[in-house]
Amino acid sequence: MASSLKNLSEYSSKQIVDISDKKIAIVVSEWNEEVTESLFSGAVETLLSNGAKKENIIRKDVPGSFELSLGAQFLAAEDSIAAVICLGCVIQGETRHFDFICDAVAHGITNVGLKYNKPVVFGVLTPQNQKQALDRAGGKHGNKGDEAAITAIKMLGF
Ligand code: DLZ
Repeated sequence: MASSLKNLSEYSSKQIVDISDKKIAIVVSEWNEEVTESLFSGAVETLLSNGAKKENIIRKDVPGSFELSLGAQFLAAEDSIAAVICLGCVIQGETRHFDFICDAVAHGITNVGLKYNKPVVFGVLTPQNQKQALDRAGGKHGNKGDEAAITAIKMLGF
C-alpha cells in the first residue's frame, strides 16, 4: 500500500517485547531539521510508551542522511547498544543528489545491520517536497519516527 494511503503510526502489537533493559540509539540527520526533529520526537515517545527507559535512549546527530550509515556503524559497534534507529529526510530536488543519497543510505544502513547482526532501522523519508515530509512527520499520515521505533522493537523480538 502506498504510504500516502496509510497512517504510518498504526501497527499491530505482534512481536512487541520487553525493552526496559535495552539501550537503543537514534541517529538524527540535521538536514531538513524541522522534519527530522519531529521524527525523533515520535520515535522517542513510542519507545517510552513501549517500556524503554529514558536513560537507555541515546541520541547522536549527523550532518546529513548520507552520514547516517557511518553514524549507525559507530553505534552498532558498541556491544551495549541493542538497536539503532536512523532518522533522515531527503527531499527530491532538481539534481541527482536525491538518488545518490537515497541509494547510499539504504545500502549503508542495510549493511550495518547485517555486519553487526542488530536491528538498524531505515527511518528516512524520501518525499517530493516539504509538505509530503511534514505529512509523514507528525502530520496527516502519522509519524514515520513512530514506525521506525516499532520496527526496532519488533526486530529485537525476532
Ligand atoms: C547535499 C544534500 C542534499 C542536496 N540534500 C539533502 C537532503 O535532502 N537530505 C539530507 O539529509 N541531506 C542532504 N544533503 C546532504 C548529504 O546527506 C550529505 O550530508 C552531504 O552530501 C555531505 O556528505
